[in-house]
Amino acid sequence: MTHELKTGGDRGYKRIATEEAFATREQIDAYLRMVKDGTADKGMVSLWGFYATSPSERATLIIDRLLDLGERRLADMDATGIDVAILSLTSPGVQPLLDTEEAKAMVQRANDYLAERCQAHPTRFVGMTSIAPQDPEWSAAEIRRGAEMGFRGVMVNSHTQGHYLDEPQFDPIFRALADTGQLLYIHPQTLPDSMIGGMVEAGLDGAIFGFGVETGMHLLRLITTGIFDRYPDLQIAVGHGGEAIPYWLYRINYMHQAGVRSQRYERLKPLKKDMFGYMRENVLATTSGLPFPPAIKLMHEVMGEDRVMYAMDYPYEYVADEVRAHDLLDISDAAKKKLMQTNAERVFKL
Ligand code: 1DF
Ligand code: MN
Repeated sequence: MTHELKTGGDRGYKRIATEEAFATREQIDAYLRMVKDGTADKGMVSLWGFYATSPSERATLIIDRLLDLGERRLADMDATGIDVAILSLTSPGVQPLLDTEEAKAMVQRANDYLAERCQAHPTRFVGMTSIAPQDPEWSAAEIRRGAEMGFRGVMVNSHTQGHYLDEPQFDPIFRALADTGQLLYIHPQTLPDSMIGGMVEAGLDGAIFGFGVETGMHLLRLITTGIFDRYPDLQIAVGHGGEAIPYWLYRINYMHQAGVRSQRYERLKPLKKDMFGYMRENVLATTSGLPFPPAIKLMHEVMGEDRVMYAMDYPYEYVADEVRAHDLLDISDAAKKKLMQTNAERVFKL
């Protein structure tokens, strides 16, 4: 251990963690019901079939911590020097629920509960609105309601039953984001049946690899179909080092331009900016799951110091030494303060 972790800014910055999960009991019960009655897809069986039933220490500790938005979580934040947690309903939210009315009622109750908890601890907790993209118009209204309740940002757990946000029926969600000036956070979820085959047979469908591949694809689908040309002020955050997009960006950009020029795909149309432009002006990446200096430095080089934010990914990754790894990064003090504190203050409007 190199140093003690304290809240309050003793190292010149506060730590704002931006991808911190909670759950409601009824949400986990709904997942369990779907796994048992056979309506869960392969991905839900793999992901929540594990967390909701496994007697392992990892699963039981995570469930207990997910369900706490009070003293236990605050004690864990204190113990790791986290000043502020930006909280969101854990993945995949209500997006896999087949009954849209049930999904909307459940996510509304989760938003109300989160709003109450944030009001109880206004200096420690900030909430993001969760939605049920199954009903885009309702979700747009919920985004506006969330903003009125004090939430800062909207969480979507990647695909909704195989559908992606670039599909035109989801436009009301982007209109509501634009009208309320809020950021969209696209978090991974378990893979749709169309992608999971070769991943799950090898044990690679989860956070180890499949999550990042699918979420990176989601972001690229939005960029390449012109979301930021239609909504130039829109900001989208993704976790896990930008879901590998910064690492691949040269190749993605080169091949995107080659594909557009040759008119290979109907959907790949010329865009106003190149891929670097969108990644540097419209996208934010967080360090959830990647407290890894080479990855953080790469993001700084590719996206800029204003575009990378700290995340712990509590409770899935609750590791004090990962906080220390951020504190000890070999970057300037100014860059570190942006990473740990001020970028989040800017984009979440804290
Ligand atoms: C896992 C990881 C699960 C993350 C998550 O939500 C999650 C995991 C169910 O390790 O199974 O949010 N994560 O963001 O890395
Ligand atoms: Mn996460």
